Amino acid sequence: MVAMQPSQLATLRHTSNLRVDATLAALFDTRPAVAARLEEAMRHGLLAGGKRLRPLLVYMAGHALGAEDEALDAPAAAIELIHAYSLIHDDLPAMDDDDLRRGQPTVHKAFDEASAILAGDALQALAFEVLASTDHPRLSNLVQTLASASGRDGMVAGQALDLAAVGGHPDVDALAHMHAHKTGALIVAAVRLGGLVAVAVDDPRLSALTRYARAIGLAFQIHDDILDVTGDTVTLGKTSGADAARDKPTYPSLLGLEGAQRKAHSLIDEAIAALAPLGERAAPLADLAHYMIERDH
Ligand code: GRG
Repeated sequence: MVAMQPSQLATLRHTSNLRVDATLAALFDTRPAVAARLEEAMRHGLLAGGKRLRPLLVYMAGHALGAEDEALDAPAAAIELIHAYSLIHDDLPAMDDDDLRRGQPTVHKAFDEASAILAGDALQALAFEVLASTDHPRLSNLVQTLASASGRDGMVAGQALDLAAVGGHPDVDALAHMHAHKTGALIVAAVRLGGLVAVAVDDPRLSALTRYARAIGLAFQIHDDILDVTGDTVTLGKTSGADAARDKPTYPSLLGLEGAQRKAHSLIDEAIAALAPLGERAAPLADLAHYMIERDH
C-alpha cells in the first residue's frame, strides 16, 4: 500500500473536523434551547476542543468502502456525541474526579455535578436521535452498532471493569479486556458505522475493518498510557490524570515503557495487515494507524 503524504492526512482531518463540527453545531443552532444551563453545559462538553478522532474514523472507513460524506455525517456526529458524554461522566467526582479536560475546566467544575450528569445524559440521547433521524437502509444495524458499543456490552462495561480494578493487580490480558470495552468498543463502532453506510453487515470487508479497529483501539490506549508517563500533564489537559498515580494498572507499569512501545508498534503492524483486502482506498486508514501512536496528546 502506498503511504500518503503527511499533509494529505492533515487535510483529511481538517475536512472531517469541519464536517462533524458543522453537524454538531447545527444541532444547537437550529432549534431553541429548552433549558439554558443544560444547553451551555452540553455545548461546553461537546464543542470546546477534542481531536474528533472517532468521526475521522467514520469518514475514512466509509470512504474506504465507497460511501459519500453526506451519508457519513450523522454517524460521525453520533459517535462524537457518545464520546463527549462519556468524558463528561468519566470526569465526575464519582469516577475519575478530574478538574481539567482539553485544557479547560471539566463540565462539573465549570457548571455543577447535576448539570454534568444531565448534560452527559442528554448528549447520549441526542446521539441516537441524530442517527435515527437518517433514512439509511441499514439504519437498524447502525443503531444497534452504536448502542451495543456504548452500553453493557461495550464502553460502560469497560468503565465498570476499570473502576473494579482500582487497587487490584490485573494481568496484561485483563487490562486488554478492560480497554477493549472502555475505549476500544467506540473505536470499533466508529469504523463499523462508516463501513456499514457502504456495505451489508455480512460483507467480509467489514470484518477486515473490525480487525483493524480492534488493533488501533488497543494501540491508542497503550499510547495514552505511555503519554501519561512521558508527556507533559499540561499537554494532556489533565490535572493529575495519570492512571498510575491513582493506583490503576497501565501498560508501562506492567510491560515497562519499552515493552509498551513495542506492543503498540506490533498492534499497528497488525492493523495495517488487516487492511489488505481493502486495497489502495484504505491508505488513509493505514496512515491514521501510525498517527495513533505518534500523536503527542
Ligand atoms: C463514564 C460511561 C463512562 C465511560 C467513560 C472512554 C471512557 C469511558 C473514559 C475516558 C478515560 C480516558 C481519558 C481514557 C484514555 C483514552 C481516551 C479515551 C482518551 C480520550 O479520548 P481522546 O483522546 O479525547 O480521543 P479528545 O479530547 O481528543 O476527544
